[in-house]
Amino acid sequence: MKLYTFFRSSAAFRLRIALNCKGLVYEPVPVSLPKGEHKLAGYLQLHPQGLVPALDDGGRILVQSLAVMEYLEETRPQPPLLPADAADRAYVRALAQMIACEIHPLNNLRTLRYVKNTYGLDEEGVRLWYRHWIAEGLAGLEAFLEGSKKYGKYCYRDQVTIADCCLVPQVFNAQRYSCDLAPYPAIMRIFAECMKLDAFIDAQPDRQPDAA
Ligand SMILES: N[C@@H](CCC(=O)N[C@@H](CS)C(=O)NCC(=O)O)C(=O)O
Repeated sequence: MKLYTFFRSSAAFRLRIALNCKGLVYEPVPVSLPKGEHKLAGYLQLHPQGLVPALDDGGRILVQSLAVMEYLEETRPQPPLLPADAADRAYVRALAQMIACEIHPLNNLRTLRYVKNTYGLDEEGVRLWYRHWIAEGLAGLEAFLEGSKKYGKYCYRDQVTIADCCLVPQVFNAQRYSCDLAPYPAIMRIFAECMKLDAFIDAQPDRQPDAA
């Protein structure tokens, strides 16, 4: 397997965690976002949206991190990253989507560049935008976790799931932008538990070959 990845990309970070959790060995192929390598013709052939990550599984090209994690779950079911019960799976997918569909799109590179350039925001203005959507998104996530009574060490009891694969990179991102994370104790407890596991430790940005 080859993973087209960028060390700081949280969507790629999700897949690095999922691959590690399943014990799948992959070759990382760095795609630099600051250098615009994701918009070069060669990469656009793999991923016409020009986004990172993409996974090459023996010639099958897979894109969109949530879809790729589901693909891995179907093709390499052990160890599972989804619960056995259908309602619990829906809960885990809901958490993953709250992060990947609600929070992350508002804070990724192209969105930040657009609001900066179109509305003339300075660095502080961009930070305000970023922190606003993090605060709103994580508050909803925290309330959902608390209300569910389903979280334990991880988002779903004591089983690592795709929800944790999404949560940890989002917290890394929030820390990078110096967001106040004190109002989210459940999220931060889960984050701390995940970061005790090698699958998460090895997937973190500064451990990637392209981080240097
Ligand atoms: N929904 C996509 C998101 C992919 C995405 O936005 N990736 C970011 C990096 S985390 C990217 O490639 N950004 C490039 C850009 O915004 O120009 C997924 O989950 O794979």
